[in-house]
Amino acid sequence: MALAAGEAVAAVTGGPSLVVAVGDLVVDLAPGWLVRRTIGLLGTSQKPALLMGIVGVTLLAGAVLGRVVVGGRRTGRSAFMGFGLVGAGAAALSGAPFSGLVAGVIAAATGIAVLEAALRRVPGAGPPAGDPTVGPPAGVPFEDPRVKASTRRGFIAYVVGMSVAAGAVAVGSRMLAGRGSEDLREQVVLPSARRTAGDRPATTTTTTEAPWTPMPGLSPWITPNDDFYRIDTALVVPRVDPSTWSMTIDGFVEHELRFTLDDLLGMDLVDSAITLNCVSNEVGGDLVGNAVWTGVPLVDLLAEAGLESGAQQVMAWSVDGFNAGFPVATALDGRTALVAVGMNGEPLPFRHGFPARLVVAGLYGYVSAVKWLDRIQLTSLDDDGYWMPRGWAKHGPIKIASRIDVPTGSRVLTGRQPVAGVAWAPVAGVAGVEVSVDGGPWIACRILQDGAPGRPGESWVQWLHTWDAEPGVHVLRVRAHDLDGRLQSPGPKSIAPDGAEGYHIRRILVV
Ligand SMILES: Nc1nc2c(c(=O)[nH]1)N[C@H]1C(S)=C(S)[C@@H](COP(=O)(O)O)O[C@H]1N2
Ligand SMILES: [Mo]
Repeated sequence: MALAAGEAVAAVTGGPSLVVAVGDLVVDLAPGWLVRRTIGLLGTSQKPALLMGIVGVTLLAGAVLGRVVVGGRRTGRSAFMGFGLVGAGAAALSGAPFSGLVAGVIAAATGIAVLEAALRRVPGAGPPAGDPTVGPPAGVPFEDPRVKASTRRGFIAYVVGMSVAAGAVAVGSRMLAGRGSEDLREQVVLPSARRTAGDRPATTTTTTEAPWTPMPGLSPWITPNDDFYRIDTALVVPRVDPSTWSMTIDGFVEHELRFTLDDLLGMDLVDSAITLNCVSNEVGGDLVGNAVWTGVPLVDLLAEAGLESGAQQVMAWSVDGFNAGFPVATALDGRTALVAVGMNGEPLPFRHGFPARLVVAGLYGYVSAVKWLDRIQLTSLDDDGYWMPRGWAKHGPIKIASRIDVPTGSRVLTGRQPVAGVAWAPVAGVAGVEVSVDGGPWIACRILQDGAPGRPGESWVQWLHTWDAEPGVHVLRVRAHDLDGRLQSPGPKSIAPDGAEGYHIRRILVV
């Protein structure tokens, strides 16, 4: 009931959930190696797992407390006050000291009241038998006038009723807290007048002679928003109100600037397909996607702010305190870097940073792609982003990589069939993809890049090889090289500290 009361207060005040606040604290305090290990262990389901773990540990502590207080020597009040304090403290650290305090106090008071009411219903409870000052003599059933009516059945009914009520209040509160947030996003309409990023018109780079037939299992060139991977430290997706949101540009700038969402939507917006890649993507993994982003070129905003000589790093901050930085020189080297407000023709989904985020071609997300953008600060190179003290590299250029999507399973039928996938090498662009069967020669594949807006090198390509599969077990390998003449690294190298290396290998049984 105490946990549920905390959720109810959060829903009413719009403040943080105490459970989530404690979870955020755990995430931020967790050592880098632990975060990496649990990401590997649980994938992105680590967030619900953490929150359920916090609820589970709290309930367990409650059960232990129940055993302790039923003897009558302790009241349990201080335990609940401590519980409220931890929640309120965590909420204060996540930036909501007042609503957190209210939630903590009400949660603790609820817990104390419910516990004391429960104790009055414990049949035969009271001071421990044998205590001459208050209790009955040993062996004589204790009779407290208040508990006369209590029976085992009455106690169980109370406990079950309270548990059901707690569940209902908690679920109802979470639903109430999430209400109407879809409307926030529906207020936003992307202007239709947009131009294409890049000096080159959108082109189709292809060595495909025959029409390219999309095959089941091959990643589409544009990743639909609903299928786009999500990685961030936020336990609950921030739901920013676009009507009150604004972002600032400050630090080593001549003019500090502030932009509302309408300001950004009224600027010269560009569309650009850019492949976004997580540094935690394993060889062959799916923490990578390609989308058409709509946004304001970062260079335009930096030019308006005017860079001072100390400005060496673009350090971006999110509304929830995450930050990531990359060199100013990278932002100005001609690649596409956007303060994006749209993704595949829609306002950004909440999960992907609504109302505005950064997307920088050729940089891993952890050094650049700050979602729920709050502030762009121009700093020296000495300032570090969120992941550096946790063991990740200061600089995060995306590595050349390729992935086999087809065949989808590990067993195929004998005969001619497609082997296909995606490859990326931003910002230079993929020049070629090769496949090798059973360690044999590298065979050039056909590559296809769609004619979407943007600089071609900043997006991945699809590739296709036609394989004449003979019965037996075979090993397929893929590698790519870029237009600067660099070959994908054979590795193997793990994801930390600056991204995995190695060729994606698939063992296939041909029957
Ligand atoms: N606010 C915020 N932005 C963030 C992160 C984060 O933890 N918080 N993670 C970054 C990382 S590590 C990656 S890979 C990308 C992922 O973006 P996506 O979830 O839209 O795919 O977001 C980046 N932006
Ligand atoms: Mo990432």
